[in-house]
Amino acid sequence: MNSAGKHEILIRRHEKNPILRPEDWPYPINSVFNAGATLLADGSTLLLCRVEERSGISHLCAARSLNGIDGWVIDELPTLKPDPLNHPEELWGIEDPRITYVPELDSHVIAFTSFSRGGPGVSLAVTRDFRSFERYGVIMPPEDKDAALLPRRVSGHWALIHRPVSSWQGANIWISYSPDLRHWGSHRLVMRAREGAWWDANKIGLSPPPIETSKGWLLIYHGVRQSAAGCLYRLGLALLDADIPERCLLRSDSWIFTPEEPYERQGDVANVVFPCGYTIAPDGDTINLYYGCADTCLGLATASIRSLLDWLERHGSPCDPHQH
Ligand code: BMA
Repeated sequence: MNSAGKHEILIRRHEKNPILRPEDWPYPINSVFNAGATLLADGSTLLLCRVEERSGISHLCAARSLNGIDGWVIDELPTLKPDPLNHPEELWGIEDPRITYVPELDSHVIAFTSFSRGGPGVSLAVTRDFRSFERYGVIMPPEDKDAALLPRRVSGHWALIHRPVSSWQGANIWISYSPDLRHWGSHRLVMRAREGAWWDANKIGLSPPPIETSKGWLLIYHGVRQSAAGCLYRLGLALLDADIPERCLLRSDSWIFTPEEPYERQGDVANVVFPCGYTIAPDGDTINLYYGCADTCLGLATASIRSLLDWLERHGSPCDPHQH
């Protein structure tokens, strides 16, 4: 709280929100939301949007903009479509991409949800240009989602944050390691959903890919509050050790971003703010957070990495070492 008794505003909505809506699309769709984001070599912004067709099935579609705010040039046709013949795990669509640029591979690695009779799982695809993609197929079997790759190896291995669900344990954040992006092991629980009345009780998940900072990996994660009125998706912060990312150092007790605006409060799924991507401005500190609003349209909000870390250090709690 500041002296006026108001909460600090850490994440600020852009005045042009929502920045992309279904009616902006060059072909008929139901909704556009939950976009992965990256900066291209020329400094322009690419969003890989989840587009839900009027069938209910989702595909991914690229939108490009010079300033990351407006003037979006949207692919005329779906950019990455489900391919159930070769990838049966994509039968009911592909959703919620998280993009990680990996300097070692000079490629973008996209972790997305593939949805089929088995439930939602995590799939991987690699691209250099967002026109052709190499699919790696399912890397985490259902039920699992909310995954992103870290941009560099940790102790020689690739690391993936993800959110498996079990009837025993609930929906918690895990990390797994791989020598080749195809074979995954050394699975570790990173953060558990809290219990009871907490904003992040029972179900949490990674939102955009982790942000590498001098203090460690900064995680923006979502917590889902279930009530008689339905679900409420909010965002909080956590910090993971730079060299041992399964070690959670700090975690926010309160949420920092919650649905407030009409386009976040009302839509196909009410009361959802759901970022899957960010870009970092040339100052190295401002993040542009792209987030799905009520599973209907896309919003943009900005934050300062330094302020997020500073707030977490003042308001976070050490992660409970006995939580496992
Ligand atoms: C989550 C994900 C998101 C979606 C959210 C709210 O489980 O499936 O794609 O935005 O639910 O419906």
